[in-house]
Amino acid sequence: MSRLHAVIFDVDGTLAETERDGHRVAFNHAFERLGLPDRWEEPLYGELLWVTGGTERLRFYFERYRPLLAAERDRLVAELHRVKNEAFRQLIEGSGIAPRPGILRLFDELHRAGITTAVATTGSRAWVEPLLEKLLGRDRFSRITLVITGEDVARKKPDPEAYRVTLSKLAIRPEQALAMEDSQNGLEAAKGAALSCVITPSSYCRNHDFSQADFVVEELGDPGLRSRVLYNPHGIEVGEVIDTVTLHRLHHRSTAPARRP
Ligand code: XBP
Ligand code: MG
Repeated sequence: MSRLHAVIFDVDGTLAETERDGHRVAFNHAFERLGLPDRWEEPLYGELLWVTGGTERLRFYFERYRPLLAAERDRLVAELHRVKNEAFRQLIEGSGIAPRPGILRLFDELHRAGITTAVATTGSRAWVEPLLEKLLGRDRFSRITLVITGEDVARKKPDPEAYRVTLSKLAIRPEQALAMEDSQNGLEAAKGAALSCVITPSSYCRNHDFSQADFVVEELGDPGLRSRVLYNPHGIEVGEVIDTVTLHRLHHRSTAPARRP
């Protein structure tokens, strides 16, 4: 039985609710800055979120809703995404994007327990690192061992490459780690890398298919803020909050060899 060496965190939707009032607002700012009439309202953005990666999402949008000549589209996508990421960086600085309940507590607990923390996201490094520092604070951010972003992979989630690259760079096997995700794409990527996966559904992803998850809970919770367990296929015992004890129990159960019939 392998020990739990590392917990690998997704960013958008997992560490914080960054999509509806963050990235979506930044994309609309970019459309406006470039004098374009397009705006991504909340329902449409929820559909577009199935395409991971900002440039891929823009390209899908134009192909589906506003066909352009390929050269013009690609030039526009690149410029829009540059402006969007700059707008998102500024939004991070000024906004009230806060970590989801239990994130700061769990990072501190993992550090005290000597468990490595890493990040695997399809987002752009240009904003990922400022966001991590803003959300977690300088000390917790400095304790993250590895940050894998969209630039470090050829194929974004739901492809498992981001998790495979993370495991490889940490020099650990999948059974020595857990993934923390918020979406079906993220779950598929984690399971594709043979990782056990905890889901805290983000607001856009509550109706996603999490049947392959090892544990689904509304929030990680904090003292006095008990979280509702939504799916517990390994039947682990759960306290008031999701803590390192819970993660150790889940890791033990989810990596145990299948019981012989
Ligand atoms: C979420 C994404 C990202 C963001 C936008 O990534 O799919 O594309 O929506 O960021 P994750 P970029 O859940 O893996 O953190 O525009 O930088 O891609
Ligand atoms: Mg996510």
